[in-house]
Amino acid sequence: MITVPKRQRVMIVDDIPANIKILGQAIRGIYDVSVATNGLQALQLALEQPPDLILLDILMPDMDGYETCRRLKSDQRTRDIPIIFVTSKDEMEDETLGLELGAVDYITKPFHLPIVLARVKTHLRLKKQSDLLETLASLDPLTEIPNRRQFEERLHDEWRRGKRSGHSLGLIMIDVDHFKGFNDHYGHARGDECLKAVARALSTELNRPEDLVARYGGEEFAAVLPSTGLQGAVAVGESMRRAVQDLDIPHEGEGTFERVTVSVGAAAMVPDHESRPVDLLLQADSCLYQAKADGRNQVCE
Ligand code: GH3
Ligand code: MG
Ligand code: MG
Ligand code: MG
Repeated sequence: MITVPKRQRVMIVDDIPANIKILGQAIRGIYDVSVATNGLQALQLALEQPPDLILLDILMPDMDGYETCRRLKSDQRTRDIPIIFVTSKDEMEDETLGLELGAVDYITKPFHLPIVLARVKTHLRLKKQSDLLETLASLDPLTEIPNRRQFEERLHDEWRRGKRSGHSLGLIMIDVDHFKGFNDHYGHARGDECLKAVARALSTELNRPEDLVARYGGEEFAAVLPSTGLQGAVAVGESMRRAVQDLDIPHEGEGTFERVTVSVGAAAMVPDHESRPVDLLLQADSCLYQAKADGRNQVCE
């Protein structure tokens, strides 16, 4: 069952320690708290220990809260963290600007602590719901690894990144051999268990955090490997092929290797303006087709 774990975290950003203390004491019992005393520190901490909500002062030396908010909202990694301004700037224009910059709420100092807490709770509840939706929308419910939607998003992101960096992008397609026969012989429930085990085995073979393997559909999986050339993609494909074989799941059907195996197609491209991600997918897919035609349980490039 997919769940959203972890205790939620609130980051308090204020240049005056007394303000941090009051807010921190009230929040700490219920949520994890991190603190920053200036904008730059807040930006850095938001990456290192991503909070679920930021309480952001506006008047601070060097970088003010507005600019801090702008930067948080323009970075894809921090964009979705809700921000509540907590500030002594109480003009209508100040609040308008804060909300226009993307803050979810605006509280003026001196604040009434119970109101701050109530608003914090509301926004953290909403954040939890949106995190859960995000998780459900990007994971495959059976195997609990990324689904095709997340795979395609990542492929397009990495394609753009590869175009800028000039680094090769690797892609592998993996298909379970004779899986129709497995279902026919052992039943659909065992088939589902088998897919879960295969998904786990494939995931274990990825060593870098930027690599991603997903259930592409049915008994097909796909992996995107940034900064990886053909040789590297073949090597990962081979280790995945072996990992599935080593699961030693019996498969007595006709033409099988007496256990569950996969065929793998590996491809790599340096993304450019002439080609598209789908070209890389097609290339890997035709290699997979070749691996099937050549007898299965092998990697083709
Ligand atoms: P090949 O070696 O050529 O890939 O043969 P295959 O039998 O694996 O290929 P085919 O495309 O004919 O069959 C795929 C099978 O995968 C058919 C389908 O019932 C099964 N399948 C797809 N999704 C699931 C699933 O979620 N659970 C189970 N149990 N079976 C699934
Ligand atoms: Mg201040
Ligand atoms: Mg298939
Ligand atoms: Mg198959």
